[in-house]
Amino acid sequence: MAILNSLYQSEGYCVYRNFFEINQLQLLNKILHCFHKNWLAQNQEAYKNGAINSAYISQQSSSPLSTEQRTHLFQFIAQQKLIGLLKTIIPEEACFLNTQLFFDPFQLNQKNYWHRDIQYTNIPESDQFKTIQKQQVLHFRVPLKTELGIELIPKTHNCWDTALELAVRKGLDNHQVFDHLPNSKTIDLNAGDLLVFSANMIHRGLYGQDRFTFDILYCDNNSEILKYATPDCFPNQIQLDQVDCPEIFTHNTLS
Ligand SMILES: O=C(O)CCC(=O)C(=O)O
Repeated sequence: MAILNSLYQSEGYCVYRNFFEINQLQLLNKILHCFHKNWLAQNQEAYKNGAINSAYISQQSSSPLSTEQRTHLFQFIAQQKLIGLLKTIIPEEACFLNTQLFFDPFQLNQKNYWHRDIQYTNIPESDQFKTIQKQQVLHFRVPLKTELGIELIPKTHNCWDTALELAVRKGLDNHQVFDHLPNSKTIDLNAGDLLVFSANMIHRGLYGQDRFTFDILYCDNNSEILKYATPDCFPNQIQLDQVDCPEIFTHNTLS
């Protein structure tokens, strides 16, 4: 645990090989495929227009999942093994934020894009560095099969872009958002591995191999982040009673 914390603090990410037994992922895999099949049927246009992920996997309304399946999702998200790690990074009042499911684009030659998650908020760019120093948003990536993984720039959770990184990330001055960036690290992943990385850092997904990967987002108890959480994606009291660490769903101030 201490190893995760110090590596994460200095590099912005940490990978745990064989964190899960494959049989611990079987039911999750089945549930996510059920969600994905329904998502594809409902979102053909978005998929054909380049979508590479869905979100709100645990939401109640219009869900293709049964109550038991949603309960299993909550049990997975709030299991002691994951939350123990999370608490080495956010010791106090770590919260659940959302889930995402990443897959390959419809057009296999679609290019990926460098980004920091914060660039998709309405926080002015001039305030974004100050903001990421004050707030933690973490991706816990759980691949369900072998994938090329994520490419990230270590340490950028703690420092702002170089001129080149900014130009590439924003596609300025004849740069493209998918151009090569120096000092990057590629983390390929297998089923059973866990990758923890900061949403604040510069990163991009690597498409291919028909990837199918589940990201759980956790954050600190900060209303500026938690305004993006959706109450419909949270467990009810009966479900809270069935998870290891219910507090990750209840620290926040959502009504
Ligand atoms: O895997 C991907 O395509 C991108 C992942 C990502 O950018 C993210 O999790 O924020």
